[in-house]
Amino acid sequence: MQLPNIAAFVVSIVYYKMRIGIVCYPTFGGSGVVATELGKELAVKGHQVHFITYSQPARLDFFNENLFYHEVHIPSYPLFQYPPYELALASKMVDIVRFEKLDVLHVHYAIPHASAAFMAKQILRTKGIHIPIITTLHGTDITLVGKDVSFEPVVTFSINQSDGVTAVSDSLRTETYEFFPIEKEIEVIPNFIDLKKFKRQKKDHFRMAISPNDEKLLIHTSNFRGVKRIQDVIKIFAKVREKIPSKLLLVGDGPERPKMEKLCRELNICQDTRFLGKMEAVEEVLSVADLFLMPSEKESFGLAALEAMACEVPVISSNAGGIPELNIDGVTGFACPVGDVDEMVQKALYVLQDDNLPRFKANALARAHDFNIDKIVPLYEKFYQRIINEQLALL
Ligand code: GMT
Repeated sequence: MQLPNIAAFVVSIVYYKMRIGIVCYPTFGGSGVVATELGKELAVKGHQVHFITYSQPARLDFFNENLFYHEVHIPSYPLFQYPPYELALASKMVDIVRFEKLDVLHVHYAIPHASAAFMAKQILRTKGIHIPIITTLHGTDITLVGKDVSFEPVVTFSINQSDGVTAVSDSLRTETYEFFPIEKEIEVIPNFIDLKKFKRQKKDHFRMAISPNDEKLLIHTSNFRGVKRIQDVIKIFAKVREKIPSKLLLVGDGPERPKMEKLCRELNICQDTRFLGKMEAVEEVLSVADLFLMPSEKESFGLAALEAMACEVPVISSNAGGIPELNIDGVTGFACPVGDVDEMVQKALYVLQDDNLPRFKANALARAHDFNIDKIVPLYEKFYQRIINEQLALL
């Protein structure tokens, strides 16, 4: 932000197109997906968006004249047992803010993006540039990794030093205040979905191939980490299958997969279970599903469940974290205590009854509309504008 005072005043009263830097993990994880979809939509709306990441974000797959991608290069050196990603990122932020004349930097996932942004901000200040920093908390940066004593002081400090902080659910906001001495106001801006992309498509051939005898189709998508409790997905499915002919689709990959494949063999359900691995167009496979399973130990929001709901798939989930803010118990599915497999089985059997399923599917879609991209992205634009104006007023 390098405006003379009079220009700053004009900008503060007139809505204008912003130059926005977005920092995120470029992987398939929820925070990277949200950040990338946000940047794409902001670019469509005419803002200039600069992604600063260590590789091309997985969903940054389309061309728009307002979208830019800057790769963070981390030089290797024999001395570095751990490559100094945070320093390379901070240096890149300094470079891009200066030369692209950014108005705001929005970092997704506190570790280490908020502290790298703090460092960049201090360096830029020595050059007379004042860049507002916005940090969005996504979940594990607070509920798992951030709480670790190895990170906590830096996480607390860098959140407090951010000019604006958002969290993706009320639950995450509450948990952040409970576990960290945060003085900043945290604004809740929930995750969102593009209903033009995520919608139920006609995929009869695929459905026929997977469930030739019209078996019910249960589905789970995740990064296959321990926190997702995929063992519960498999146990729920095994019990549902005893009562209703059904199949299970598992989308994604990660550290838990070998153990989960072993569990399927032990339960003798391999013939009805498919591990599909990572998929680009997850909405295609969601389009044939009847029920989504998300029994997570922790989940700040549950973006994967929202993607399912947008494709008219009801959800049986745990009631961890922010999930109940999305999956309304008894309406869009059910949210049960973490680890209560029997309860989840009972609820799954209820939802899958032919008399009930159409109602739950319609409710799931209706709920997804509350999180449509065109409702949520304007909240970010408003928030950016407010933080930019507040910072301008301090100059
Ligand atoms: O769920 C994960 O393990 C990935 C993680 C991430 O940081 O990418 O997801 C978190 O952020 C998503 C987007 O805001 C949320 O929808 C997920 O609920 C959240 N995961 C957890 O809190 C475990």
